Amino acid sequence: MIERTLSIIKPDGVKKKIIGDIIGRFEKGGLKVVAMRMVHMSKREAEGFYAVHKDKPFYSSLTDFMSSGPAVVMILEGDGAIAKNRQLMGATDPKKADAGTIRAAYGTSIEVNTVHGSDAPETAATETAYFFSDIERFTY
Ligand code: IDP
Ligand code: MG
Repeated sequence: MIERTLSIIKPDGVKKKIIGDIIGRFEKGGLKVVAMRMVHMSKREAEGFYAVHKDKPFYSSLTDFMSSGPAVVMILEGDGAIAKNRQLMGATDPKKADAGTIRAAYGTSIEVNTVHGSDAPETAATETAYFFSDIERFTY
């Protein structure tokens, strides 16, 4: 089934200058970029994005990190895009991520782990709408 999912290249990925490599992995993996923008989230915007984690001990540190510099937000589209993106990303903790995944290659820690990907159809819908309106999403 053709799905759409939200991807973020987090501030550590932008600083490492691996935007091109990460997007290349998505494109080679069968995911199409149908919306894309660079954004430097405010603390409040990062808190809104990660509201589901507001009771976790790492919420404050995570939202500091996510608002620490520019990030790249994208909508990826493709067959089974949600799971495919998660597969290309690897496990949350880079130490546990499969070899060949983005987080295994570039992640620094369980928090500073280079990429975000929606985890289900419902979160994909709310997360893509958090950053993009309908006219910012393209067909090609
Ligand atoms: P996910 O990004 O693989 O879906 P989530 O559990 O949804 O992982 O957590 C969201 C983000 O919060 C992670 O990508 C990571 O940046 C951060 N995070 C998750 N667990 C921890 C932790 O135990 N300590 C610090 N940061 C964490
Ligand atoms: Mg998650």
